[in-house]
Amino acid sequence: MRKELNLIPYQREILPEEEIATRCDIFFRMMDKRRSVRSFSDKPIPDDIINQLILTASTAPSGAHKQPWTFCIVKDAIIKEKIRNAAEKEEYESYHNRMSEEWLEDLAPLGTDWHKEFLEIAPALIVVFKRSYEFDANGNKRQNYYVQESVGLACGFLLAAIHQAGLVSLTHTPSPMNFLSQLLQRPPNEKPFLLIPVGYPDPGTMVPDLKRKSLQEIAQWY
Ligand code: IYR
Repeated sequence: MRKELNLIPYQREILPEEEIATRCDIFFRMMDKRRSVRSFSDKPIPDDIINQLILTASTAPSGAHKQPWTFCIVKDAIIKEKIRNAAEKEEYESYHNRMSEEWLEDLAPLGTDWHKEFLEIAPALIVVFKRSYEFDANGNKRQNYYVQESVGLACGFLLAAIHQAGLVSLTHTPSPMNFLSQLLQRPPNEKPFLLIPVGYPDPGTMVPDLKRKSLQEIAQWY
């Protein structure tokens, strides 16, 4: 026989349509101000705030509700320095020998290069790991599902939470980034997914003048 489902009422107020429209507009205009920032102030952010941001990230949906993510928060100056050095080593190699001409051309408007001083300056680095499996109480492997999608969603929620708090972040993917597993001594079921410096923008921060695609370009109605 099928096991009884453990259900609870879905408790959320249904809003009038005008209120829905207003909220959509306010949220869009707030989110549309989000930018990837590469120059951080070294002003610290309280641990409680980082914990709250991570709790929000972990409200994301995930395959079979496995929540296949670990968020490592790095504030320690020595570990940040090690991460910067390892990232710059890989990035130097990428910019000089691994990335195609086309790729470098596509990146040119962003003004990026192999230097990653923000990895030491930002008050915290959130290193997100994806967990492809778990160990159960008997030490047997238990599969996670849609890990890439799930962790991507959690990172999206995290970036939105950081932005709405008035803080800034960068989705950084030094490649390859297995050095993060070693430096942070992560277990074999975890692989690095994203490196997200978080903090306040450096005063006078400039960002590239990028335009977002229009609705016509991104939406197709049927
Ligand atoms: N990881 C490199 C290169 C880079 C790649 C992409 I795709 C970007 O959108 C930005 C940068 C770096 O961080 O510089």
